Amino acid sequence: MATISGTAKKKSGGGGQVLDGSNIMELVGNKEVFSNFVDHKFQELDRDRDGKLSPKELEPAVAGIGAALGLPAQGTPDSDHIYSQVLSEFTHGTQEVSKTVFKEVLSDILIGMAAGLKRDPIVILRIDGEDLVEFINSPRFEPEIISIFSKIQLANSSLRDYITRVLEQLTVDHGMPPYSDSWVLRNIVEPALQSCGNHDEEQAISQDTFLQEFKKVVERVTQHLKEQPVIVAHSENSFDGSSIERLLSNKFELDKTLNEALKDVPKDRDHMISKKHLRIALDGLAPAAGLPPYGVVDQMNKVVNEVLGMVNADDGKAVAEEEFKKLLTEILGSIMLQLADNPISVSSDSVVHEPLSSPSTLLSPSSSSSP
Ligand SMILES: [Ca+2]
Repeated sequence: MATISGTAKKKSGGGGQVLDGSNIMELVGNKEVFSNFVDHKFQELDRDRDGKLSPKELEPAVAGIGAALGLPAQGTPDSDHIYSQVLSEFTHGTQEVSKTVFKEVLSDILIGMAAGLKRDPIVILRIDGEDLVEFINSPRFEPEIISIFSKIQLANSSLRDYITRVLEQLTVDHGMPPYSDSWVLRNIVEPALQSCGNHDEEQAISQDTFLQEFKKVVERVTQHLKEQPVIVAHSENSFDGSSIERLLSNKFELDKTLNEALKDVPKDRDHMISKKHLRIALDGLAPAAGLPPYGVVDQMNKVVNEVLGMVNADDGKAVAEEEFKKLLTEILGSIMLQLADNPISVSSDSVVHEPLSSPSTLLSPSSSSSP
């Protein structure tokens, strides 16, 4: 069972609003409210007002679902097949989607999303500099910073370079918003770095000098955070294979899931399926097997690629449907064993520039990670 991490719990300034999917379930579970939501959404999407949604008209909804699933924007090879899969959930190969189908599929997707959030809740943190102040005044500050500093090997670098490199490694644990976010970089980090870096580059930088200057920069970061607090969505997912184990041990559920996953896989006239579709079919199984969509988690991609390699998924051979299902089951089993030996945990922190709390915003296309 996933619990909210210690990191998130101890945040003093955050308050840590938790997104555990319960509000999504509330929406889907309330017939009247959900019908209204669907009506509204459908009307918004049905641009030519013919009472049906074309694949083109569905695009914004698909983009919104992708963003809510944490996928990179469309246009990257790793995520595009997931987008087309979401789209085909709606269309099933047709050119128009009725409101009834739209409602059904949307409800399925939202319930899946809620289940994911229940397993791995997202905690919304408000980073306002308080935790960072606490960190720089704590006994752990010096040893931690020195340890990071001493591992950095830079040739001909300025004090500013060193400070940047150490700053990069501070996390929400220390009260630092994600450094890689362009908004954070522009509005918090760069202004704080501005007044440093005028030191003689020829001179070796001593630990004491470094610590002193670093602390000054971080103090300025805390000032900027106080003026412009950053809202961060923090989640920790761990994949240890237990969800796969649950699925594999329930024959009824497994058969149902396999059939479902095979529905959209192209078959030839003799009902043979090319093994190159294993990856797509596996993605169809991912939610039921508690796996992230392919392409989202690097370490997981590695495991999946390795396992697909073991069954020669790329040899282009076509196999009968039953054999294909058997292969998928084997693949799940191998992934499960690998994860049981080496569980993968991923924590992710993304800056929220819009309120995330209502399910209706989950489905509006808001792919921007910077305003
Ligand atoms: Ca239409």
